[in-house]
Amino acid sequence: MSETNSPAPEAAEAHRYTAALAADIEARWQDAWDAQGTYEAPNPTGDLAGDPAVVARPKKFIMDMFPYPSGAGLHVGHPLGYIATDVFARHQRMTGHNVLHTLGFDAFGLPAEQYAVQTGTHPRVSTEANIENMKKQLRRLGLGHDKRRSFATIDPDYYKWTQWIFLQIYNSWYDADAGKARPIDELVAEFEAGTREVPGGRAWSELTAAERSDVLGGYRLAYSSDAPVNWCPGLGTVLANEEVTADGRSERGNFPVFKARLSQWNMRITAYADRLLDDLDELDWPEAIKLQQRNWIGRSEGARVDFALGDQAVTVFTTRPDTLFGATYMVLAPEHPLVEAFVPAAWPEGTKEKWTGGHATPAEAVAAYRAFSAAKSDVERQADAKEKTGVFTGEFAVNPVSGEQVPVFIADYVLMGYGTGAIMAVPAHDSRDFEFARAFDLPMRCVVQPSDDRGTDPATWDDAFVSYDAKLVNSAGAGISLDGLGVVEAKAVITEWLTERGIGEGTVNFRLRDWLFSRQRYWGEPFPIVYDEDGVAHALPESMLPLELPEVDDYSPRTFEPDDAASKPETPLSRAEEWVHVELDLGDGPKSYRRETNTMPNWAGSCWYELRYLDPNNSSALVDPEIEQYWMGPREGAPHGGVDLYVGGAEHAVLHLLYARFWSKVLFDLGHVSSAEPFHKLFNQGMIQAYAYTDARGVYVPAAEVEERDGGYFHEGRPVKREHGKMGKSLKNAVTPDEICTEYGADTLRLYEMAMGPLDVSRPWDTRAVVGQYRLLQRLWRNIVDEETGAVTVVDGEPDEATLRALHKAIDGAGGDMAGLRFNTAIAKITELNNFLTKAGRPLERSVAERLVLLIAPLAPHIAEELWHRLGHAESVVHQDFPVADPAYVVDETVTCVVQIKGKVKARLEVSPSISDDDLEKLALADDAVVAALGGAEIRKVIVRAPKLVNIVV
Ligand code: ANZ
Repeated sequence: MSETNSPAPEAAEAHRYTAALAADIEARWQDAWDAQGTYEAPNPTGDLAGDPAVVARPKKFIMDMFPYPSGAGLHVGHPLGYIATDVFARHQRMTGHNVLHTLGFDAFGLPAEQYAVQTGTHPRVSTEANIENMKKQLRRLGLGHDKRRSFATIDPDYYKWTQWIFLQIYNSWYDADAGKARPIDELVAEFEAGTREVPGGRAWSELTAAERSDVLGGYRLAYSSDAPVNWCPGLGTVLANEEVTADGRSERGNFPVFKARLSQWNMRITAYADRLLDDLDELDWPEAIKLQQRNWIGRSEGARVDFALGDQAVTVFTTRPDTLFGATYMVLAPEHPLVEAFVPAAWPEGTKEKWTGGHATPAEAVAAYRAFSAAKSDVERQADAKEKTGVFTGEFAVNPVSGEQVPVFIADYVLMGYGTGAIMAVPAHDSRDFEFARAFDLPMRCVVQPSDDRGTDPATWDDAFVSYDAKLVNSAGAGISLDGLGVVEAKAVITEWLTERGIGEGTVNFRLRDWLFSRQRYWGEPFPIVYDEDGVAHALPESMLPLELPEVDDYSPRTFEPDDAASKPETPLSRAEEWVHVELDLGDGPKSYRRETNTMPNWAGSCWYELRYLDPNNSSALVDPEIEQYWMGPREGAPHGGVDLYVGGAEHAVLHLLYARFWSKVLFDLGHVSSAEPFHKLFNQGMIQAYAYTDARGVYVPAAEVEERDGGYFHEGRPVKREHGKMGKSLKNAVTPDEICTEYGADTLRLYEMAMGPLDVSRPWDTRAVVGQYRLLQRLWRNIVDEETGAVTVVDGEPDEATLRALHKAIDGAGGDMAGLRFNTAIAKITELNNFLTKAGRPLERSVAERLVLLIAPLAPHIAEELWHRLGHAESVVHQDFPVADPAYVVDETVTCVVQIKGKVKARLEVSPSISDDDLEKLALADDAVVAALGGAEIRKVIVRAPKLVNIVV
C-alpha cells in the first residue's frame, strides 16, 4: 500500500481514530454482539420464538445468494453484496422492522471434489475448513447475521430435507386440468377406479409392478429416462449443456463430448413452463433477468401438422402453419426414432447426386450422417454461420395441402429435443431452410408476397423473405385457399382446417427442457432411491433419511479414453459396494436392493435454502407452516409471497433462479408452503473489477507492485500493460478484505465499498482511494471525541438554524437513499453533513451528535456503537430508531422575490426557490402591500419569473 495514513500516534493524539483503535473497537463489539445475540430475529413460534412485541412488527426477510466456500478465501469483490444487504437490514431494523438476515454456505460441488482427488483429503474436511476460514473473514466485516440460522448444504440435517423434497417431487405428478402438482397416490387411485384411462388402454390391475412403475414414470415430476445426454468419457461424467463448448468439447479439459443415451434422473420443470412465465409478472426483479427467463422458457405458439409418409405419419412443429403450401421438403433430426422404420433399401429413381453423401444406400448414408452429427453439440448444430449438412433418407412424404411428394432429409440443424424433432421446410420464408435448399438444390415456392421489389421467384433471391405482416399467395388447393389473407389470419384458417381433418392442431411449444438431475459425482446429495431385482425404482421412506454419503477411497469418477464413445459412466459411489447393496424392508419384508449411485447436481441445495433459514432446527418438518407464512407468505404487493430482498450476481438468471422457483411451486402445490415464489424482490449487484498487469511475455505480475509514472505502468522497472477485468488470484490482483481491515478497519472498508458507485454498477477497485472513507470516520470521531483526552466533547443546548437544516436534510436524504439501496448517495449526504459540522469548528450539541451517529450506524456499525456508548447509552445502537427528519428544516432556504407594479418595487416576498409561476403569482396578488398599492386598479398582465420576480402591469 502506497501511503501511510495514520502517523504514529503522538502522545497528544492518544485517542485518535487509527487503524489500531478501529481494530480494538471492532473486535470488542463483534464479541459483544455475538454474546448478546444482537442480530437474532424472533420467530412467531418454535424454538426460535422470541419477544412478541418484535414479532408483531412488520417483518423483512433479507437474503444474499449464499457463497460457495472456496479454498482461495474472499477477495474484496465478494462481500460487496453482503455489505449492501447488511446496511439495508440495519436501516430496516432501525425503522421498526423485525429483520431476518443470515448467511449459509452452498458447499457441495466440484472444486472440493477435485481438490480431494488431487490431495486425498476428504471433501468434507477441506470444505469445512474453507467454511471456517470464510466465516472468520466475514465476521471481521461486522455483518449483522442471525448466526443461529446459518448452515451448510452438506450438513446431513440439511440435506435430509433436500432428499425429502426430492421424494415429494418424485411422489407427485402434474395435473394439467387442475394446473398443479398432486400426490402420485391420487393418480394411482384414479387408474384403479378407472376414472382416468391408463396409457396403453389396459386396466391398472392387469399391469405388472414393472409396467406400473413405467406408467407412473411418465407422470412423476422426478423421473428417470434414457434421453440423450452429453457424455464425456475423458472426464468420466455427463455434462450440462452449459459445460460443453461450441465445438462439442468439454469446457474443462477440452475432451470430446458425445450424445449418449444413459439412464438419468430428470425433473419435469417443463410442466411448470406456463406458471414460471406468468408469475414473473408479479415479481419485483430487474427486467433484464425476467427477459432472460422468458427467453429461456421460450414459449412459441404454432401448430403440429402430420405429413403422411408411406403408412405412417410424421408430425412437425411449426410456428408458421400459414406457409404450409410452401413446404417443399421435410427434415428430421438425425436421431429421430422413425427414421429406421422408413429408410428404403435403395435410392429411388431421380435421387440427386448431392443428396446421397456419396453413399451406396440410404441406410448407409443415414448411419454415416448420424455418427457425424453425434459428435456435435446442439449449440454448434444450430450455429447459423455453419454450412448446412444433411442427407436424403430415400423417402418422400405428402404435403397435406398441396398433395405434392416432398423429399425427406435428416439434417442436424433440426434438433431432436425441440418441438417434435421434425420440420416442414419452407425455404422461401425461413433462412435456414433457404440455405439448405440452395446447398441441396431443392425446390422453393414463394407463398408470402414480398413487400420489397424482389418478385415472387425465390430462385432469384439472396435470402428467404421473412415477414409476419404480409399477404399470402400461391396458397390454394385441396379445397382451401389462403390467398390474400394476412399471416395472422392465415394461421388461424389453416390451423382450423387441419384440426377439422384430424391432421394437425394448434399447440404451444416451449424451449425449456426438463432438468437433467443426475451427476456422476461423489460430493453431492445421494438420491433416496433404491432399485429392486427387476430394476424397478423404490423411494426410501422418510424414516430412512438422511441417506448419508458413504466413505470411499477414491472420489473421482472413472475416466476412459477420451474418444471411447461406447464407454459408460462409472460413478464413485458405485465402488462403495457395501453401501450400494442393501437389504431393506420397504413394507413387504426384507429384500435386496441396489442404491442409486448418481448424486444430485450442486443446484439442489440452493433450490430451497431460504426456507430452512426460517426454521433451521426443525426435525419434524422442513419448515413450520406458521413460521413460513410469517416470513414468506403472500402479502400486499407480493401476491405469491417470497423473500423481501434477494441480492446476488446476474449470472444466476436462469439456472439457480429458475430451479428455485420450480421447487417453490411444487412445495406450494403440495401444501407445504404458502409462498409460490421464493424471491419477491431481486437485485443484482455489480462486480468489483480490478486492473491486472501483464509483462512483455503476457504473464501477470502482482498488481500491488506496479508503479504508475509518465502515463505508463512499470513493474520492477519494466513497462507492463494494464488490463481491466475481474479480480482473482490467477490475475495476481486480488486484494483481501483482511488487508483492508488491518490497514484501516472494517468500517472504512464497508464505507468504501458502498461509496464506490451505484450498487448495480460494476466498478474498479482502487486501494489508494480507500483512505477517503477512513478520513471521514476520523473527522466523525474528532467531532465527538477529544483526541487528547478521549473525553466526549458534546455540549447541551439547541443547535442553530443552519445546523438544523444541514442535519435534517442529511437525515431525510440518507434515510431515503438507504431504503432505496442508494448507499453511495447516502454516504455523500452524510459526508456533507459531517464536513459542515467539522467546519463549524465548535463542539456539537448532543442532539446533533447523537443523530449523526444514528445516521451512520447502518453503514459503519462499529464506530457508531462505540460512539453511542461513549455518549452515555447502555443499549445497542442497532435497535435504536433511525432519526426522522423535520420537514420544516428539509425544505430549501427561501429566496427573495420582488414584486413590481409599473416598474416600481412594491413588496418583497420570502419564497421557496422551487415555487411555481402560478403559486408565486397567487402569493404576490394576495400580499397586503401589493393589494394596497394596486388600490383596485385593473390588472392587464402579470409577468412571473419564479422565484425572483413578479411584474404587474395595470
Ligand atoms: C415452418 C416455417 C416456416 C418455420 C417459416 C419458420 C418460418 P421457434 O420460434 O424458435 O419456436 N423448428 C421446429 N422444430 C425445430 C427443431 N426441432 N429444430 C430446429 N428447428 C425447428 O421456432 C419454430 C420454428 O423453427 C418452426 O417453424 C420450424 O420452422 C423450426 F417461414 O416451420 B418453422
